[in-house]
Amino acid sequence: MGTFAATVALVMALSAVMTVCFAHAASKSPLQVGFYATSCPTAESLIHSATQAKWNVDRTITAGLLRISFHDCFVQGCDASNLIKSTPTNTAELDALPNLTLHGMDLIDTAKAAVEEACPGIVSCADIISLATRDAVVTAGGEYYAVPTGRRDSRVSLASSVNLPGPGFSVASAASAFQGRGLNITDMVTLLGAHTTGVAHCEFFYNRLYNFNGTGRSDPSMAPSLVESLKSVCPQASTGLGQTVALDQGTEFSFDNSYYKQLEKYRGILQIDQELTYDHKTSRIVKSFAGRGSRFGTSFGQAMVKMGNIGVLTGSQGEIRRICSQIN
Ligand code: HEM
Ligand SMILES: *[C@@H]1O[C@H](CO)[C@@H](O)[C@H](O)[C@H]1NC(C)=O
Ligand SMILES: *[C@@H]1O[C@H](CO)[C@@H](O)[C@H](O)[C@H]1NC(C)=O
Ligand SMILES: CC(=O)N[C@H]1CO[C@H](CO)[C@@H](O)[C@@H]1O
Repeated sequence: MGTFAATVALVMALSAVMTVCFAHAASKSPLQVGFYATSCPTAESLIHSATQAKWNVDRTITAGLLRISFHDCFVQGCDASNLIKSTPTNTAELDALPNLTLHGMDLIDTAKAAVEEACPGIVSCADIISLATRDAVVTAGGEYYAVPTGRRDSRVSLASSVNLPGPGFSVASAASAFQGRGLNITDMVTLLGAHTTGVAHCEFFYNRLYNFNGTGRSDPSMAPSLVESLKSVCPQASTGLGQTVALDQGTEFSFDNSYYKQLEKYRGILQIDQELTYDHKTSRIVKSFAGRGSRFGTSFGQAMVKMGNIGVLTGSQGEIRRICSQIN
């Protein structure tokens, strides 16, 4: 079989597997707001307090949690599978390349310890991720949204299942990765608004500065002043993950629509970010989120709830992990 035919076959097999594995986010949710109202009435407030306390000393927690949520939900569904540490007999998701820079798990552990003390064995790690992420978004200035709960935790985590879109993906191929999880292109542009906070390591946008698409030049779609300032943070000779820069060059720590405003000024950091202003399907959405009367705040919460439905375990599926980093 030729390389092309092999690739086509592989892609088809992967999409078939994805269709079977992922309960589509759009279909009716088995989750409900206030799932712990009687079984653990203090759960949401304990998680909120832990998140607030963490944010007071470390404002990067919002970004850490958002990225944990994304990686959790996109790999095998929102089941906290990406919190599990590898064992001698299993290489877990955390040991797959894209995880390298995940952070914020310490807060999940703190919040888990608090809810375990109040109500042992009731609240899942997957729900703690979703609730703490919402709380951190609100603390950073984002709009409140109610988080449906009732997820259970997986008993499986495999590095080999990690298949996330990359920063150099075209809008079309990223959109198809989202489509495979039941999220449409509007949801994708909205969720990428999470890049209004947090950082990227030089490695992920280096080619845009020095050798865009094999041209030996910088990406013509990046503002020249930004190219210059990023070059000084990420010198050509550097190797490895290197330094970091803010994904939102406007307001790094506040959860607002500044990311889209920066894209309109050709100041997006990752290629996928800036491409949103070039694709005709997405440029309209960027413009409206960047503009006056932006509905980004409300739309983001709705899109997070939709993402939070991907492939959830409920009822007697999976387990309620006692410690988030290991299977019971
Ligand atoms: C096409 C989809 C996406 C791609 C290709 C992508 C890619 C990336 C890359 C390469 C980084 C830099 C990581 C590093 O240097 O450590 C990053 C950071 C981040 N991503 Fe995304 N991302 C995508 C979608 C999302 C979504 C849907 C969310 C959340 C809803 C999200 C939230 C974040 C956050 C908050 C950070 C900053 C993390 C930190 O500061 O620790 N991303 N993303
Ligand atoms: C995407 O999904 C959202 C929410 O489920 C819906 O409101 C919107 O109309 C959809 N957009 C497209 C382009 O299908
Ligand atoms: C990259 O280069 C190829 C041809 O060398 C071209 O077809 C493609 O459109 C370029 N991509 C971008 C994003 O400029
Ligand atoms: C946060 C975390 O646990 N990261 C792990 C990701 O995978 C590498 C190995 O590829 C581990 O060394 C990291 O500890």
